Amino acid sequence: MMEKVQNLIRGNAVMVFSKSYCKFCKRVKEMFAMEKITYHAVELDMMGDEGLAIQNALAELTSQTTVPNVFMHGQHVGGCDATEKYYRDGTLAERAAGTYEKRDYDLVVIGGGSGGLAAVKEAASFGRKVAVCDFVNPTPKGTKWGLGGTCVNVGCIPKKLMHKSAIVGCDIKDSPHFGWETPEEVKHNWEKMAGEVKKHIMSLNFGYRSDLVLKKIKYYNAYATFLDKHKLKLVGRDNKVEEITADNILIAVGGRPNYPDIPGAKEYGITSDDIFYLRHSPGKTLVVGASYVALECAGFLAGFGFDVTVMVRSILLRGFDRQMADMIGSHMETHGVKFIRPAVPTKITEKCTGSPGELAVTYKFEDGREEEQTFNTVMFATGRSPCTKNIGLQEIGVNLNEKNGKIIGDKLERTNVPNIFAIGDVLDGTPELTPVAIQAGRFLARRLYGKSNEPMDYKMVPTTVFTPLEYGSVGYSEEDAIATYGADDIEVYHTHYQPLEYTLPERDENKSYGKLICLKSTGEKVIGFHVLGPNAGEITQGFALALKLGATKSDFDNLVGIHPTCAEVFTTMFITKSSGISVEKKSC
Ligand code: FAD
Ligand code: NA7
Repeated sequence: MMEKVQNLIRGNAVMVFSKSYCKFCKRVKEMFAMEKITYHAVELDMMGDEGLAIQNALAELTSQTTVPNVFMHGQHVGGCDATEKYYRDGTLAERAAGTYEKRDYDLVVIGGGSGGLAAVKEAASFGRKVAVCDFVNPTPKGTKWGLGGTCVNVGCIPKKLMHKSAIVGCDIKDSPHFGWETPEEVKHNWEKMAGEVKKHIMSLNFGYRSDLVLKKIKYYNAYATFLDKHKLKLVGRDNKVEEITADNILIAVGGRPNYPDIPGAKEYGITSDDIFYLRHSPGKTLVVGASYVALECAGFLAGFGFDVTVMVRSILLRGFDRQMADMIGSHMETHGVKFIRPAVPTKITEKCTGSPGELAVTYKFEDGREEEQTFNTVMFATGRSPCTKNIGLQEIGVNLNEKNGKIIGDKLERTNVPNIFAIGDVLDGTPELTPVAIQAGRFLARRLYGKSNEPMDYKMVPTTVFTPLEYGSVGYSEEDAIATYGADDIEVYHTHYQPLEYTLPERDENKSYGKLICLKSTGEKVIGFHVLGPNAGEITQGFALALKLGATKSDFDNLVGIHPTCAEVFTTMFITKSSGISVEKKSC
């Protein structure tokens, strides 16, 4: 019998000893089928005494008494868990074909940003040999930064700190109403603030680097390009070139800001990659673009007292709820931000050098009219492009969305090249947000090297726009809810509210607002949550859980509010939009 068993093992590249009813055996065959691997299986339970004898011989040969018992090219692999390990780490097909060669790393991540660092740390926690490559190409103005990616260096972190600085300014203005004897002229010092922000960012960069050392993760401060689907070329700061190989490669290279194709754009303009590192105050600033990066930056600059203009090509905050976007715009306008719309810049020239200098901006309205204005700083927030060019993706056949250059992945973030994955801003069709990249990175590493099968859930992702009046949302916008379910199935509850902290300084009456979008046919399940007001991000985070768990309007009504807060308005929201009743608060 032993000879028969050994002949089966020698005679078949992939041999499975199985039992027809065994769920682990079925799983092994399923994995082979998914990887298009040809195998030979014998079902021991269908062979009577011979099956029993084979099982005994296998036990003698491998010390394994259970099925499935898998062999590849004469080598014992083991059972379902052992086979699944190769399936998860992407080497099963190569091992079955007998072409597997030991590589330098189990996983190499390209991009040390939010997603990449989360994934590589999670993979390391499973004892895997992993590395991360991160390299920042300086902006046309020469700005560069350390490890951590967009969020830490040129995104969420400096943005929120500067937003906070602007809010502190508002609070100082309000402070006499709360009894503070604040001097009339309180000045903002850009250089001081930018220096403090930079110091904080550098401490985070340092923290990331030491964390990698602590977790035994190899860090390459180098730009990575694919040589083949398992091999990368790394070019370091000193132009030192290295080649490394990995079973799996994760692309988490994020994106960089776009410049419009007009004379003077790159020469004189800056983007969000420069604004946080400006050594001198920006002065009179033009922000081109109308999405959240544009409005957030315009918001904090105006808060510091700069003369700020936003140039809008079409609408504010494309993709967000229209009513909320327009309310944000009108609030910013009443607080001194100017809007030029609908217009695009056509040319920038330098009038005089300096820190800041003077730039002449020519711009064209939709009706063809042209005008010119002088600004000290021109900042483009005209979208971002994924860093997928010139990294060898076309050469190794990774599919990209031709329209936006993003990587196409399946529900498990796997590209069409099975050992290559993509997460974060570079993955097509997913929200460009730090917590999304982090969660996707962690889940992917757990699926590859842990025991999890859980896919990342990209639905009901909450977000906040940190404009002077913050806007938090989760779920459908009113337009999308109507387009998806039809106007007859949608009920919108809404209200204006006055934050208590705005009452003494008599600030921004009827500017704060909340609405719940409900689906009538499902017992008024809340499918959209929108809030405009102070601390909107903090409010939205908690309510997002309620929406994710399927809360209905009556669940909101049954919830007892916390008084006095802004969030409590969502527990007492009884006026529907369809009723036409005014939701404006009257002061007296
Ligand atoms: P990134 O964080 O961009 O990291 C990619 C890294 O890969 C970078 O360090 C890059 O230099 C490096 N890299 C690129 N190519 C290579 C290569 N070939 N070799 C080696 N390294 C390479 N999100 C929020 O959730 N909340 C916010 O408030 C928020 N505010 C934002 C404000 C601004 C101004 C901007 C621009 C973005 C903001 N975002 C915010 C979005 C958030 O920053 C991104 O969604 C997040 O950083 C994406 O993470 P990532 O891992 O995909 O890529
Ligand atoms: P978005 O969300 O892509 O928005 C780009 C904005 O810039 C939008 O208002 C565009 O107007 C406008 N735009 C684009 N090209 C031009 C030109 N050539 N001229 C004038 N205006 C233009 O980009 P953001 O930079 O705000 O943010 C991108 C991501 O970064 C975001 O998802 C976050 O993850 C961080 P349009 O509406 O197309 O008319």
